[in-house]
Amino acid sequence: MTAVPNNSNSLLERLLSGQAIALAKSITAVENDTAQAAELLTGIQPHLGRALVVGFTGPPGAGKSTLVNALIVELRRREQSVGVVAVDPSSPLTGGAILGDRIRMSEHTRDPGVFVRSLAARGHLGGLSPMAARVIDVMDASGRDVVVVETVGAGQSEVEIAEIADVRVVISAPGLGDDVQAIKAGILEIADILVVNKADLPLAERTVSQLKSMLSLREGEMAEVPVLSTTATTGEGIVALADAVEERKGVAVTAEDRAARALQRVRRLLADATAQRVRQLIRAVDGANVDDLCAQVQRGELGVDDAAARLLRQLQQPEDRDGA
Ligand SMILES: Nc1nc2c(ncn2[C@@H]2O[C@H](COP(=O)(O)OP(=O)(O)O)[C@@H](O)[C@H]2O)c(=O)[nH]1
Ligand SMILES: [Mg+2]
Repeated sequence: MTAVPNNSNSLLERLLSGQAIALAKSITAVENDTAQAAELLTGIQPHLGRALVVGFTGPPGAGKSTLVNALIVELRRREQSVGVVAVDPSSPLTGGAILGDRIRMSEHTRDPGVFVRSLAARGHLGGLSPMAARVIDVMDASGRDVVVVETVGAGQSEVEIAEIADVRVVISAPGLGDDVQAIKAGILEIADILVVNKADLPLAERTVSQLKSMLSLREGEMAEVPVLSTTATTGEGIVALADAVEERKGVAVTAEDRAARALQRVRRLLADATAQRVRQLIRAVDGANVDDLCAQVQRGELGVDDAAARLLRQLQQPEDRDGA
C-alpha cells in the first residue's frame, strides 16, 4: 500500500526518523521562526525527553570547544549519536568563536552520528535562551542520544541555557587571569561536574585545589561535586569525564528533575513572550509618550514604579492616555 505523502508532515516525519538533512532544515526553520517551525515544534512535543542534554559552560579560552570535540570522539566510541549546539555571545571579544568552533568541530563533518550547529546570540526574536531550547528540542526529537550545549558563562541567558541541561559541566583553566574568579558567580552554583582543563599547564594543580577548597566551604550537594582534570588537546581525562557524565545521568536525571526543569522553562517562556508583547504594545501606543515618561524619570520628577504603573494603565486604556 502506498501512502499519499503529506507535505506538511513530511519534514516532521523525516526529522523524527533521524535524517540529518531534515534536522538541518528544521533548525533553520526554527531559527527563522517560520510558520512551518511552529507546526514542527508542536509536532515534536510527544517525542521529547529522550536525549541527555549536557551543558558546557565556562570563560572564553578555557577550552570548551576543544573539550567538546574530544568528548564527541569518546561518545562516538561508545556508539552514542551526538548533537552540538554552540552558542556564541557575539561580543566583540569573542567574535571569532563561531568560525573557530566550526573549524575545530569540522573533524566530525563526515560522520552522520555528529551534528553541529552554531547559534549567534544576536537577532533572535524573544531571546537567545528560548531559541537554544527549541534547537535542543529539535535535536532531541531527531533521536540524538546526547545533545551537548557550549556556552560562555557570561550572561543571564547563558545561565538559563545551562539550566536547561540535564548535566551541567563547568570548565575552568589555569592562566585565565583570576583563575577561579573567572568562573562567574552563579555559574559555579549550577555545576554538576567541575573540570579544570589545560591540566598540562604548570598552574593547573593550583586551580584544582582552589576549586576544591571553595567547594569544601559549601554545604550539602555542592561539596560533592567532582573536580576533574583534563587536557582536551591530548584527550587526557576525557574517558573519566564521559564516565562522570554517564554517572550523573544514572543518578540525578530523574523524571522529577526533568519535570521541574520543564516547568521552569515554560514559566520563563511565558514571561519572555509576555514581556515581548508588552514591548510591542508600548511601541504601538505612543513612542513619544514613552520617551516623555523616561525623561520625567531621568529628571527625577517621577519614580520608575510610578512611570511603569502609568504606562501600564495607558496600555490597558489607551483612550485615557492624555488624561493620566
Ligand atoms: N595547553 C592546552 N591548551 C588547550 C587545551 N584545551 C584547549 N586548549 C587551547 O586553548 C585555546 C582555546 O580553546 P577553545 O576550545 O577555543 O576554548 P573555548 O573558548 O572555551 O571554546 C585553543 O588555542 C586551544 O587549542 C589544553 O588542554 N591544554
Ligand atoms: Mg568555544
